Amino acid sequence: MGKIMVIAVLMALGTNQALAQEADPVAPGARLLRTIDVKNFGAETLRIGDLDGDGGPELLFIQSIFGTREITCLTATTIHGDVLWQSGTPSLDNGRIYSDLPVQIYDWDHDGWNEALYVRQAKYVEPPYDGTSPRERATRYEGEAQMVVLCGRTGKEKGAFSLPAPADDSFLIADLNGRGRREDLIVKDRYWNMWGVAHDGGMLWHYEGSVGHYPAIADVDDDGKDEVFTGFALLDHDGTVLFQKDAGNAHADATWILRAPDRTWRLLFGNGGIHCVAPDGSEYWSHPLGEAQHVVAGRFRTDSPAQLAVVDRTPVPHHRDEHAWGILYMYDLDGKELWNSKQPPGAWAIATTPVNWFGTEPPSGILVYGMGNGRPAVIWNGAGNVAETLPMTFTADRNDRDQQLDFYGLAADVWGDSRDEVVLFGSRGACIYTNARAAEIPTLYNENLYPGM
Ligand SMILES: [Ca+2]
Ligand SMILES: [Ca+2]
Ligand SMILES: [Ca+2]
Ligand SMILES: [Ca+2]
Repeated sequence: MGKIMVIAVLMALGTNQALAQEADPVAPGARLLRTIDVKNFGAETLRIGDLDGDGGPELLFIQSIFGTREITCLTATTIHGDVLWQSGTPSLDNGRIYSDLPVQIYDWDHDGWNEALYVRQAKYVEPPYDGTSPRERATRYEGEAQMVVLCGRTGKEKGAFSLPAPADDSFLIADLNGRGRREDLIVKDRYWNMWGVAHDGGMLWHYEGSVGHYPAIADVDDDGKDEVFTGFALLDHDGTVLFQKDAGNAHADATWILRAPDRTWRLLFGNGGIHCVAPDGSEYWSHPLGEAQHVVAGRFRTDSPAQLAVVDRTPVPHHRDEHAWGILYMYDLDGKELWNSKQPPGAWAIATTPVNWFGTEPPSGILVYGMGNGRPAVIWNGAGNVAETLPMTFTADRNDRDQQLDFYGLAADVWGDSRDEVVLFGSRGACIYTNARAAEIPTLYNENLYPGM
């Protein structure tokens, strides 16, 4: 008994020493947790979720053929980069991707274990493909698209079911039938069609219109079923058009739904400008911008209930080269501009993601990546300052050219401290940053020790 206690004390001392050494007060707050060797499976598309069933997240790298968006390989790794499984054939040629891809991690069959779902394309028959340029739809398909369900633990196929042939763009998991769980599907093609699909694969509805890149869903009429907001239109859960505006040839680049503190729903979308509308389609406010490419809502400041981070990608129309720049805006819920920041030359394709970086409570930060020319991702705070600079890191075998390639960013708590890490990923590398500062907790006053004697 005494010996065990001595060992325990020694172990505790050792742990404290290690902690003391690590807690360097002048060390930067952002700590590189891991540089992942993506070998030949690196990709500009990544999903994060628990695949092996232990509760902690894994990474899923998704490769595809650039022009056709056909998914060629899924690679599941731990957050340390150890490969759990691979489905398909990895290739250094298939990591570059221009669009989102139809892949999600979700407990599709509700057995307590996540699956990886992806769409296998129907055969594009006409027109003939030139082999290089983006191929976004066919005038004639053969067969149907397939939703493939892979076991999260092994990557083995558990099942598949048919989708409409063109429905091979990104998809969402929604509750369209009101069963209290999101287990139906919203599938779409690139810009023209969208379908509601029941969990059993049955077709619920088809919508033809400007569907945008990725709709937002929420139960905005409180009937337990999700509505679908494409930017130019809001659809009821059964596909009924609740409002629709003339899109012309345009599509919404960005959509977001949030509920304001007064319980009213705010539907945000970006196209030429940034628009905030109500579920009946009436406009709360809007601002004309060059190309509002991103809108994300969050509590980035504590002096108002919610704010919006908006990217104007091309304030000078069609200017997209190394001299072009975007502008990052911060608005409040009433559309009042709180600040804006013109980005450096070359930083026009920037993108934003909310990141719960600073603590377990608001304010959260805004992750911005896509700065161009190999520049680091950054985290902005709600006051309009860059709070963190996060360079993409690579394994030593990647050459200078590799290190200039595009990379993207996601935020997720993969390190279990209730704050988000930042995962940067591209075709030649991936890395994870965490906030190494102590997370603030309230004072634990009136503490008491009662060992039981
Ligand atoms: Ca896991
Ligand atoms: Ca499952
Ligand atoms: Ca509803
Ligand atoms: Ca964390």
